[in-house]
Amino acid sequence: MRGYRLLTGLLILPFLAVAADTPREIPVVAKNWEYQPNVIELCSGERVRLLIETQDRDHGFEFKAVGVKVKLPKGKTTSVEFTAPAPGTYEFKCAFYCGKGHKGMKGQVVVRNC
Ligand SMILES: [Cu+2]
Repeated sequence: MRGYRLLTGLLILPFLAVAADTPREIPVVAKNWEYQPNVIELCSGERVRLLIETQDRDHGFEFKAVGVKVKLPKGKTTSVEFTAPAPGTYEFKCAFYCGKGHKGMKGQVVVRNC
């Protein structure tokens, strides 16, 4: 019985490790000229995968705190993965000119210890 328990534990452990490493997926919509949501709250050190959907035209997503800068092609969902940085409030913005509201197309990442 004891050996059985040990074996079960050994079999389950790798799955727990994988689960802890799986990024939290957060859907985001980018459109003229805003992000929804435009405030993204994260826990410092957590793995995150933003799934950013763009319908109206090409946009971009730049989050300098983690070195991310990507194009968001129209009609697609772009996956952006990173580890949440140290606690603080950071800006993200559109990095590719997309029309008259481009300069105001930005949002915040608020990172906490949790
Ligand atoms: Cu833009």
